[in-house]
Amino acid sequence: MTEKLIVLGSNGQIGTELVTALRKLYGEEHVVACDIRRPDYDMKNSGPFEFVNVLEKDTLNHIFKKYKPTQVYLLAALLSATGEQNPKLAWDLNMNGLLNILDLAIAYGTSKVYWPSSIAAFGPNSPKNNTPQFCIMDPNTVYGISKLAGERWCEYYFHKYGLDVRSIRYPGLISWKAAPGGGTTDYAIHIFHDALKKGSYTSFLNAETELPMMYMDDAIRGTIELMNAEAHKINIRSSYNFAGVSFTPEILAGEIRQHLPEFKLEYKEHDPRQEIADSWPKSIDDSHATRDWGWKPAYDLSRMTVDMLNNLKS
Ligand code: AKB
Repeated sequence: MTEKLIVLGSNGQIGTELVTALRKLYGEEHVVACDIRRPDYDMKNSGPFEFVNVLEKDTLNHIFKKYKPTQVYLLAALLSATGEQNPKLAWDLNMNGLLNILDLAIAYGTSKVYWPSSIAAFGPNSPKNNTPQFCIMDPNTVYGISKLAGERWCEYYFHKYGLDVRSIRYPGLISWKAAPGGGTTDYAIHIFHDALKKGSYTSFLNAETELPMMYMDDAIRGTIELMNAEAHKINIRSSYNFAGVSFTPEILAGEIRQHLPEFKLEYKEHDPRQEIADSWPKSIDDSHATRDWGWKPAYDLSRMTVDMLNNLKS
């Protein structure tokens, strides 16, 4: 059967790179990019694009009817920091967007659905180091609450309706192609831009804030590997822990100084994102992903830093 893929939220930080990777794999015309915003020139000219708001059921219905997707990737969401500025909108978009897609996937016989969760689904009482797949989860941001609830819905649709829905708990994702979308981990992208442009950066997280992070190339590869794994290997239908590399702003600055020795890092006095970061894990145990579908990251801190600096320079 010919695959037809729909990516909702295609213009964001993940979507931009996922659409490119999926188009290489499945053919440009088989991957439909969808977003509420106009796409950039490259994405528009490399395959089909549709304006879609995941809260508009009629538009979604029309898109499912038109393309009859075999796979759907739902990336449209409000992240942790922007979610706190507009909690009701974050809940509506993150929750009802997901439920709309799960229902349509069943109605139109979509074979597989991908939906990302996040380390934000953990909370202040979750173990901080090597956070296990199964533990106390008491998120205290609306984004985290929507991710934890979304995980439960995904598992529910799998058991109740047999929907093949797969998910990963993304850590902070570091990339250079598209801007990050209002998260707590965004400092780890801004720091590279400012290091090259200004030679200095003021971090909104403090020096010792260790968080799980991952280079986008690993995240895209892992997402596609999960989606292409045989269904019987996917033992977790809520969302998989997924780890790359953990570091603090100070450690990242030290790595950047290997290439830009004059780089200066300063710290903001107070920022609301600090509290969010303090409620999240420092590092993640992703042994279930390794065991079930062979997950292994390829980028450590030094390889990621070299790649970020080289790409941003050019
Ligand atoms: C955020 O910071 O909100 C996101 C995430 C970890 O899910 N990058």
